[in-house]
Amino acid sequence: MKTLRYIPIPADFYRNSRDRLAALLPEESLVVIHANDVFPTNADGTMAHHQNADLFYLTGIDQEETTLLMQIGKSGEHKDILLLRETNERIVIWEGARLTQQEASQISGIEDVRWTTQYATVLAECVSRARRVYLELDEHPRRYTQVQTRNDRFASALRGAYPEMPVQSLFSVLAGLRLVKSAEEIAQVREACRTTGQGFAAILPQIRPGMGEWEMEGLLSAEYIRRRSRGFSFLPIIASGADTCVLHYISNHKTCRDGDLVLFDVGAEYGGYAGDMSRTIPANGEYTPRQKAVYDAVLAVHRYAAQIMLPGVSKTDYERRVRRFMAEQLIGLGLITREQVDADPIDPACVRRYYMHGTSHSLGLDVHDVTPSDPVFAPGQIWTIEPGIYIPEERTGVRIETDVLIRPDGGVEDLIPDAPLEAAEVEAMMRR
Ligand SMILES: [Mn+2]
Repeated sequence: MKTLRYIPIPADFYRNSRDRLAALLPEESLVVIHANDVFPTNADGTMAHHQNADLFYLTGIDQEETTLLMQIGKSGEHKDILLLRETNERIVIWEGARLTQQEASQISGIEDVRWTTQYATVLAECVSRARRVYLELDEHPRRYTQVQTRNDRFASALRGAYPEMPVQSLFSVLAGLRLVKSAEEIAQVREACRTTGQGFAAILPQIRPGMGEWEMEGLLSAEYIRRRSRGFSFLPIIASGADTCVLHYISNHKTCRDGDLVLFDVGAEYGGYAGDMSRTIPANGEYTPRQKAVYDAVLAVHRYAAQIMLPGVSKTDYERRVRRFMAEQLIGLGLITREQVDADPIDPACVRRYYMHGTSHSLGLDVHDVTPSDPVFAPGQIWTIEPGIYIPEERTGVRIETDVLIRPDGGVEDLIPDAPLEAAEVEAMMRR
């Protein structure tokens, strides 16, 4: 496809996604999903377009101003219409090619593709035939934004124009579908993870004291883009020294010093899917004994978490068990006491002083991929495993994060085998 840097998933996958969604919805429903807005910056500038993940999941169309309409009939039948921004000579000259109707049809498997100039007419027609409308309503438990999305605006417009029409949320339905990855999606995440790990391994030997965190970011960005990624899958965290304890440090503005740890929490995107990896390395190529002790404690927790991430286990139970195991490691490091843990044995709160975030999140089109509330592990799911220990008083933070696929036999497969995990492996790679 002329506009794509990546190899797209075949249209059958998107046909399948729409079939599976339709099968879960009552007849005479209408589904409407819009592309994300292109956000303005200043003057005539805009931010890069980031596609709406649900729209991409159902169509594979990575272009602004796209709308999907699905009219659900009896027993899972559905009629789909894709509205596409009209391309013309002027747009081709200034912005480059946009998808033709035929190309959009090839990517999505939707036969009925029209230009957005027909938006109002097509929508009115579809709504008049529907008994209820399913939309992407803002239900994400951790989303906080002042900005109204295109889907939010549409929801209020629809409620204004058709006050009697029941409006339902797609969130839990699509979150349930997106939680389990198909073979095609696993291949895309695998590629994102391969790029994430190989790019990191490539820059490791170049890192030394005095190097700017931004220089490491630059090197990594080049490695990712060279491998057909469009760039980082989220704002990269490259934190040295005391900032290894700042969970969402993204300014990457300091130079690292001899004796510092450098914490990388980075990922490459590929074809819309995200990689997400953390590694913590010694700037000078050798961990101090204390740094290594903390590192090994985090790695032990990581290994334990990978062992208990089994089909049938709920995410909540898993997190609680990981925290209990973490408590033992923190006692070993002299950070908390046995008495503190025994006072609160089920889920010792003292752990949170040094380990304040969750161990795992689902990964896919979104870095923190959507899930139903309290998901249960099952084959075909992709999760991060990312324990960490943060000791501000020692300017020491360590996080180790891999992405894993839960296999049909119940074990997990590390999707980032190219990035070193053991402290000795990190040191050996940095010596190269
Ligand atoms: Mn993560």
